[in-house]
Amino acid sequence: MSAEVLPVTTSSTTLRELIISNDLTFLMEAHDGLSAAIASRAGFKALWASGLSISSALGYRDANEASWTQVGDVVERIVEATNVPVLVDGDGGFGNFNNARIIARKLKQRGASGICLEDKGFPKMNSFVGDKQPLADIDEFAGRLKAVKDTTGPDFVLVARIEALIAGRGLDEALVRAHAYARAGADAILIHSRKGVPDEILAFTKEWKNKLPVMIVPTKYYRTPVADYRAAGISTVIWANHNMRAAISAMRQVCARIMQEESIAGIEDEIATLDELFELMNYGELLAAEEKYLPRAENGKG
Ligand code: SPV
Ligand code: MG
Repeated sequence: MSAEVLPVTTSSTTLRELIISNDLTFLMEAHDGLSAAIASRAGFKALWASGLSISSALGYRDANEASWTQVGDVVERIVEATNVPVLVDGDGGFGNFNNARIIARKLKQRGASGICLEDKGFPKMNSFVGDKQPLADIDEFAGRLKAVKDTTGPDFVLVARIEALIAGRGLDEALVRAHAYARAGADAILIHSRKGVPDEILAFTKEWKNKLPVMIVPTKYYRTPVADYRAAGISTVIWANHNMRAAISAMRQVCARIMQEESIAGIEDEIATLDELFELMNYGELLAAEEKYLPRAENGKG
């Protein structure tokens, strides 16, 4: 593993500007302050606070087992660990319009730049698990979107996520839903698919004609080159769970090695150094602050 420490990425570009810009935008998954710091230093201009990854890091399943306040606490750590905008995966909003607007308001207060709501009920199930993916009624979900928009105002980005293709309901239903959610005040549409090729996503973008910017999550159709998304006029690609999955591989490997070797000597050169960690978490700032604020006797210089 590389010991290189990357510079901090700061961004004054808002999430809205990124989503409406003509450039393809990439959102990298973060599930805690550390993964957020790493992603923003790698150069990502915005982050995806993934429900799947946050749940997994907390030891929960992505089925609304983690409470909305637990997710909010993690989001606060993600926001504070970075200088780039954060789009939060708000699942279905944890209930009806009222739950959704309360959560959106709290996320905004905690520094998030937007929320993505999916048209499923509570509790939801991860889109790739099982074959039962009941969809929310269109009007009821539109009410959730309207309530969020009315509560959070124009700056906070509201993404409406359509699960019609995940539920096997087809392109026509996906388009009907997209139009309804646009009328309800969504700023962008996230169209999700569980297929290994992007055919149904590209069929959607062809018909939708960018009435609102389109976001995608190519977790299953990962082989598709991003040039295809640029050609289709897609606004934003979300790499939705790859920090969390990378952490699983790395931790598994290191646990197996230490178990087997009964020693940490063999893996020392393969894992991040403590200095790297201290730099990522900006311990230098704390040492400088001690110089400035602690009485001399207490900072060891008395
Ligand atoms: C997430 O990252 O939590 C998502 C994407 O919502 S997915 O896992 O594909 O549903
Ligand atoms: Mg999710």
